[in-house]
Amino acid sequence: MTHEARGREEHALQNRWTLWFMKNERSRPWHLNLRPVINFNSVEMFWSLYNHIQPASRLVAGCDYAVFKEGVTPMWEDPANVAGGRWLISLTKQQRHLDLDSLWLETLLMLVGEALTPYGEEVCGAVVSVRHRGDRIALWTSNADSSEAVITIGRVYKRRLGLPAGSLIAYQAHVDSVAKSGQPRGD
Ligand code: MGP
Repeated sequence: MTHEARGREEHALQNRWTLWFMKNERSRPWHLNLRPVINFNSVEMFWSLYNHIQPASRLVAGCDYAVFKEGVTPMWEDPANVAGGRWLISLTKQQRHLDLDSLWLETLLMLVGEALTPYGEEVCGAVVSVRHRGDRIALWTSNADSSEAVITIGRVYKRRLGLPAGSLIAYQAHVDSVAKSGQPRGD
């Protein structure tokens, strides 16, 4: 479903975005767990969507939300992601109640508010993963080898979040995640 910015009363975002929902069912191929929920392109649509859905901290463990630029699927194999990686924040179990929702909201505001200029083109989207052993938030970028962009994005991201004690942040190239998952490379 797509909602368009409705004329002058809405404030258009620089990009069009898609909210995805994922429920990890190990019994089927991973990509079948991905569901696009809605596209949005205005500040007003963003807030009505955000206020309408469950906060991440209320999701069942094993579920993810992802917000990606429209046209980019939140998977390693998408052409926009294939050479990319992610800034990954790993939270402690206690942080689900203390920090998860505020860190995810701040991540989304940074994303849709295009706070990563001049490297906004490198940003693909973000994912929040709710897991029993500790939740994660990841900001996906399109080129893991573009070190200046990766480092600047990470620096702005960390400063903006004001990461609470106990959180870990690191950059991981998707090729390494593919290797870790034991899946064959697509090339
Ligand atoms: P996950 O959901 O990122 O981590 O990936 P989780 O559930 O914490 O488990 P762990 O493996 O990190 O311990 C879970 C699994 O989903 C991966 O191991 C892959 O098998 C698969 N998977 C995840 N992603 C993001 C992708 C993807 O982009 N492409 C494909 N093909 N599989 C993926």
